[in-house]
Amino acid sequence: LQLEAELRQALSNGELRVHYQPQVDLISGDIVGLEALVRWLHPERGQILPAEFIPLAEESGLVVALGDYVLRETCRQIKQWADNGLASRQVAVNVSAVQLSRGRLVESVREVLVETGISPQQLELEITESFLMVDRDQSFKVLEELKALGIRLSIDDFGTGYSSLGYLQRLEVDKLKVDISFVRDMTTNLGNASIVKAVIALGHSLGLEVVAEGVEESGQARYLRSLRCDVMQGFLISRPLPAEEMTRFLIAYE
Ligand code: G
Ligand code: G
Ligand code: NA
Ligand code: MN
Repeated sequence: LQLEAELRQALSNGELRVHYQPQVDLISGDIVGLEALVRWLHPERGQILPAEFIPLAEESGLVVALGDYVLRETCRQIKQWADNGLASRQVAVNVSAVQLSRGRLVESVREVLVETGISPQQLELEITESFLMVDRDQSFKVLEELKALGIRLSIDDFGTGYSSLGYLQRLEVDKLKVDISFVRDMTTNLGNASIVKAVIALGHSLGLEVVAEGVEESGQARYLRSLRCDVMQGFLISRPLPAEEMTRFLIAYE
């Protein structure tokens, strides 16, 4: 309960920061996208990672305000990168199932697109299959409305949920993100390699782009390239960085 009160304060005190991690096309090597990841810069405890406070934010409903903050901050940053003449890239924002079931996400997205003037195609939302567990009909409706606005949709941590695959047809999904747990030891674990191959085949047969998460070694990148995976994300390219550092990284990379 104390952490919850502190998190509520952190939101209004500006202690939440958005970091960005690049996503690289496995063929061209270009940075084609970024993922926005929230961090809590606690005045005493230092940086707290989302795994520690997102579950709490979800239970308390604070994730709606937190998610709104991350969305706005990210869209402002997209606008700033465009104003600074950087190449236009998609930036993905993580969205909690709670935001889909009881937030006002569609209104927020519509507002922030108007406010910043960025193209809806530059904004991607990452959802996990857990949305199917929380008020499925309402979530589908919200996701359909978001797609109608022109934004992109990706399924995060794909393969770790317990859902049937039918929703991939019903929803206009653009990307699948292969979970880090399958990528981590795919070059030595045959079972994980099979899962990664299957996700790539499934994604491609549905016309979706496939992104591998948690790529830390060049051997993994080579292997993913041999499997025709489209995009990689991970420490091999860069850790998630604050906006200013990411700006320098993007300029140096170009
Ligand atoms: O950055 P890190 O690897 O610690 O992120 C851990 C988890 O926190 C990931 O599952 C990620 O999806 C989630 N996460 C990061 N930022 C956000 C955010 O802004 N909103 C939500 N809902 N989840 C986030
Ligand atoms: O669940 P989600 O995919 O949104 O979370 C991504 C998380 O993975 C972030 O917390 C990010 O910091 C972390 N991450 C990103 N790249 C790597 C990596 O190469 N290795 C590891 N171990 N974690 C990573
Ligand atoms: Na994510
Ligand atoms: Mn993930």
